[in-house]
Amino acid sequence: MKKLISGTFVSTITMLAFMAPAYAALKPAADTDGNGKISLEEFVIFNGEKDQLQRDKNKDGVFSTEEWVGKSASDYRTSSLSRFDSNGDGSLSIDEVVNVYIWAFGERDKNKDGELTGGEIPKPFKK
Ligand SMILES: [Ca+2]
Ligand SMILES: [Ca+2]
Ligand SMILES: [Ca+2]
Repeated sequence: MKKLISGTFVSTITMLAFMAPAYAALKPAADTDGNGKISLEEFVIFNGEKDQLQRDKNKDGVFSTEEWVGKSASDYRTSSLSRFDSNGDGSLSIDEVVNVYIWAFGERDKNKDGELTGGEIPKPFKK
């Protein structure tokens, strides 16, 4: 039986595994280990890099109210600022913003299995 499993067969199976929709649907920069799920670590790093690039205009590593909330003024942004600005200076430092991501991850992880899968995964993480 073992003789029937050729190298071609094995490589076809490997290829199919990589082509599965769940794997293909996520950005490699977001799902860094390529397992089709978003771990807390992947969530924090991807959001941190994205927000720093897009929002930290003066590149000082801190998000001012204007940088964090911006013109969108979404509930997520305004409530996260008031909730996680622990020293009350009106801006979010790196430490403070990491707490925002940890909280947001918990909110998104509906089945509380410690990973984001399927509909739990936010749009920017998808291709
Ligand atoms: Ca992953
Ligand atoms: Ca602060
Ligand atoms: Ca989950």
